[in-house]
Amino acid sequence: MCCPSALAGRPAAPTDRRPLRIGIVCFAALGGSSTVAASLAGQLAGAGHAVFLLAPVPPLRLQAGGGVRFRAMPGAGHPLRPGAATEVDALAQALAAVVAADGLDVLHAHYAHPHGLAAVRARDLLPVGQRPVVVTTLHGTEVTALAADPAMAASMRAALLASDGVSAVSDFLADAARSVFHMPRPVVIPNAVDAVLRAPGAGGLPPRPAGQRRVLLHVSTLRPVKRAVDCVAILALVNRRLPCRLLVVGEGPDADALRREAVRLDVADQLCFAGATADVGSFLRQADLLLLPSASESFGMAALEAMAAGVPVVGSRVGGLVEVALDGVCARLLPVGDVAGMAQAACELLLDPRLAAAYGQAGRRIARARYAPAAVADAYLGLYARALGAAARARGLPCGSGDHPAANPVFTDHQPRCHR
Ligand code: GMT
Repeated sequence: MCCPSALAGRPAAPTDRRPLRIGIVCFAALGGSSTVAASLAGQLAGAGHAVFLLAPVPPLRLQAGGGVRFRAMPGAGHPLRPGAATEVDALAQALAAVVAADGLDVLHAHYAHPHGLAAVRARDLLPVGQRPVVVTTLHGTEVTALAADPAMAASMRAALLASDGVSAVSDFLADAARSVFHMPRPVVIPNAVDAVLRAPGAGGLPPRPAGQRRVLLHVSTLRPVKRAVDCVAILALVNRRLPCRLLVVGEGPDADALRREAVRLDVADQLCFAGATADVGSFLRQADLLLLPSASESFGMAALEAMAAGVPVVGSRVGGLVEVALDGVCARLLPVGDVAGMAQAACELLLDPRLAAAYGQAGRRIARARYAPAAVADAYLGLYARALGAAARARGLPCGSGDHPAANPVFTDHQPRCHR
């Protein structure tokens, strides 16, 4: 088993550390997976690799001037709406053209659907000598929601087994993938946090004078799975004991439901929307607490960013969030939907500044120690190197098909083996 803290002790990657040509395929929309992909791209470019970000538009968090080259791809859905087969085919064609033109060694797909599917198809469209290895990273709802559709599950399973390497962002997600897709357990490589640790703090709210209302922050894509409406119920309960307001960063389908709930609970004046922003750090620095009452989280990037900024987290005890935001250390995690419990936990932290400071400091320590961008990028480089090594061996060894790099896909931290 690999947990985030194990990254530091991970065996060194194969010694072949020549600069690679890496294509990173991701969604451009808001959301943790595009943040993760953009940050990884910048880290790899900073380490001397030629990195190409392949998405419909540059992700909000892609830093200008970081040496990452952007290539516009046709869209093939987003986490809210899986792409149609024709869209996935169009993306595969476009990816194959970029791989050929830019001479990519690695195609790293973030999300099994549509990017893992399209990347595998792109590889197989190319002549043997031009094929990159395909590494697919699982992020969440493709396993926990999309795979409920049997046809979708079958196509994702095929793409994962045909990938040259597969990773998941938490132990929870790796276990879920193994059982949902009946596949070997993916390598666990956690997400990294950097933006908030480094952000200089441009923009955002003005500093909060002493005595001003406390700020409860919620950062998400406002999808139903985030249960952002629960944040309004928590706001109303906490506000009875001490004046506070709820600041919502992000955009999404539940925005109107939040407004309606705020009117219903008579806290509309205490609800404030900041919209989508690349500078979450400036809002985190104004926040007293982060609320993340999600129904499901394979990881919880918003919680990790809060931890990195020293902000305690109150959220739900679900999925991979329990691995990241440690309950009783830097977070208070309650059952999904327990808004009274979450409001009580929020009040305890807001009314006890020493407890809140201790949680904040613990969060910062954990974020720095376990989720450092360089260590995470190194773990991906190790996965790329093992996939490249396995693909090369597959071309030369009898266990491989000889023309298909994924004859020895890398799923575990151990030496890849022939499994078909
Ligand atoms: O699948 C989604 O819900 C969207 C996705 C995203 O693009 O942000 O979120 C998932 O990936 C993030 C990055 O790895 C994780 O932090 C989120 O926990 C995960 N979302 C869910 O599991 C609901």
